[in-house]
Amino acid sequence: MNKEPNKFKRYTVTSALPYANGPIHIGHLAGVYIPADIYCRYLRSIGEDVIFIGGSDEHGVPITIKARQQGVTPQDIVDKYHEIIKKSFKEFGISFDVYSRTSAKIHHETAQEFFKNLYDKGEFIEKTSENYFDEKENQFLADRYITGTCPNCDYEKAYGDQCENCGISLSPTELINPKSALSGNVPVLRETKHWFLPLDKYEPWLREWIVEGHKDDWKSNVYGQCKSWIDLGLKPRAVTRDLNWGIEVPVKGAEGKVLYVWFDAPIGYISATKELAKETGKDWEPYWKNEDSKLVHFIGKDNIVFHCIIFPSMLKKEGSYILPENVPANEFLNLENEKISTSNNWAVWLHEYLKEFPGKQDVLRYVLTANAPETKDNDFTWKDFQAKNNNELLAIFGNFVNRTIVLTQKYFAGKVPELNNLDEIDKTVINELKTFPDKIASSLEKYRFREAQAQMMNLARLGNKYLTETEPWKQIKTDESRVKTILNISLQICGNLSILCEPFLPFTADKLSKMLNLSKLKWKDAGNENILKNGHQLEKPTYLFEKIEDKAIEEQVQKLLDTKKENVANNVNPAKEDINYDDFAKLDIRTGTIIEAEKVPKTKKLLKLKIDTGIDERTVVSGIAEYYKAEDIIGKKVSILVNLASKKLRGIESNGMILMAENELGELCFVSPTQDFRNGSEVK
Ligand code: B3M
Ligand code: ZN
Repeated sequence: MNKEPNKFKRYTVTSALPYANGPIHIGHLAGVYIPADIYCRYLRSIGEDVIFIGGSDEHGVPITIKARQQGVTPQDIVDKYHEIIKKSFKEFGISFDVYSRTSAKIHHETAQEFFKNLYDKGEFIEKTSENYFDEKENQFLADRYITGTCPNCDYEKAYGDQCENCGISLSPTELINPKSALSGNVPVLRETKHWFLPLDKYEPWLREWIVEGHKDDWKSNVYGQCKSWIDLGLKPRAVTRDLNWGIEVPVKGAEGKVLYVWFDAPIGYISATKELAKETGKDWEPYWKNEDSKLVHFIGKDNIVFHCIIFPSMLKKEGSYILPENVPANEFLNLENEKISTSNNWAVWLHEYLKEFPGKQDVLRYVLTANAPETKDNDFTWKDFQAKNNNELLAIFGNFVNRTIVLTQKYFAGKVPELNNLDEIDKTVINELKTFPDKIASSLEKYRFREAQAQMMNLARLGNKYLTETEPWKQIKTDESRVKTILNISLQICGNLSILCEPFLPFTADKLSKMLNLSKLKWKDAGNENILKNGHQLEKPTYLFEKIEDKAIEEQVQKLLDTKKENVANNVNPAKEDINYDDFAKLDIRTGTIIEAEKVPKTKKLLKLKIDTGIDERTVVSGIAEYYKAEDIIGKKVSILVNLASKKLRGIESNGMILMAENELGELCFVSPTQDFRNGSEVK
């Protein structure tokens, strides 16, 4: 291969540690684990020394919340999900060298040592500030444990760190009417001491290292996010918390405090390396401390700041560690055009997929790579899943391999026939074949996994087209020697595919190598037309892929529709805060009748109504035109709030408001008297 000599001797590849508070879905796979796995499998195939690190993130507030909800301990939660997650990864062929967990003893020790080291060097700022405290539960409240009204949009269930209604990020003291989610009580502010990493002080070197240093080699989504964080100005960040779940802060005066989960979790990559080294008898340090090691973090876009700014700052200040060479973060994957949501069960869960599509791990791997959200958010749909299986994997890859091996079995008893005189088309195909390993490698080395996979598929396409054009099944009647050449070349393409598809489709690669009776070959063995020697005996062909029928897809779509229905049914807004009767009595609500109705021109939603309120006849502008036609509602009995201050809407004075009920889909319905009742009757 015509490449610059590699300046790296070994690779340390990490993938984000998933929180062990729920199972894994396709968004996780597509964003982080499949690309990381493809990369590592490729590196192993080219003979590099690589360690692929994974593990569960078992600290943090979401885990304590889940435990509370279920009435169990946080340890119960992480024990359960660590196993489920680990199993799913294994079944999808995610080839971790180690899958560790942050509740492991070695991790607690490593993280504490790291903290202590920075502490002893005087890197932290100690600051006392006021945080919310729940007097009934006798504990400080994590941001997520405080709810209140959003100062931005008035949503009443905003969290201390974020309003999920308008998306604004908040700090707990900004909430109006804060409440403890533990006891429901009003929390009080109490002084507490924490340790902060002074990120503001690191700005100059962060600028030099990222803004200047990685302008060209980091993905633009990653670089752009880092740059704007730095440009906005970094602030000191607390790395300790008042919480009773996590790693104890190993210094005096920090009793009852734990390390912030985002301080300990990335150190988990180091602890996992130590764990691996223990198993293999190797030394962990070169993977983290030698300049000739390449550290790469695979993550989703919501983790960029932690992996590009905070963790590197920690490593840098500790002093003996290398920094990440690249952080190829992906954007998000949507499901059927909607954001994947764990709480709404809007996801394809790996453990369910495995039950419903047994043996089809490679199909999902293929589809998720083909649609990988590498540069922008992307969408997974079941229809597309079916199409990619049936029209690409099956119709091109599977069909080509199957035709080649079946014909070889039929004409030559499954022995590789010899290569005879080459026609022009043979030479062209062989020459093209030789270009694939480098082409695919070059995309992989740039973290362009979709492109790399598409190239690999083009090799299968090349083979399929070659067979279709040379028609050995017709030639066999007249020119056996020609058929030998054609099948030899086709088999060489199959052999190449078995090597080059391995990073993407490891299960398929395995099956294909078995059919070809090949031992495990490496990347360097690809790119030539002599992988299979004359007379080499093949095994019986089996199918690499199967057709996915409409019925299977309809079932998945139906499952999502059912989820949606359930969500709508469950999603009734909670009751608002209590009011006094006096508050209610201020509302003057009457029964009335619509006597005229017309659409307000140039608006989508507005109808101009004339209402007989029993008191008077008055005009009300109402936003119901999407649900009711003017001509259909004349004569309709309604309830109307008559003492609402009048307001001009589109130049029309509106006096009062018709009462409507609104469901979760935003559909409206009149709240009317159910019998013919005198207009002007009071609603109380
Ligand atoms: N557990 C967050 C996440 O899953 C976090 C990643 C940790 S990586 C050190 O988004
Ligand atoms: Zn809000």
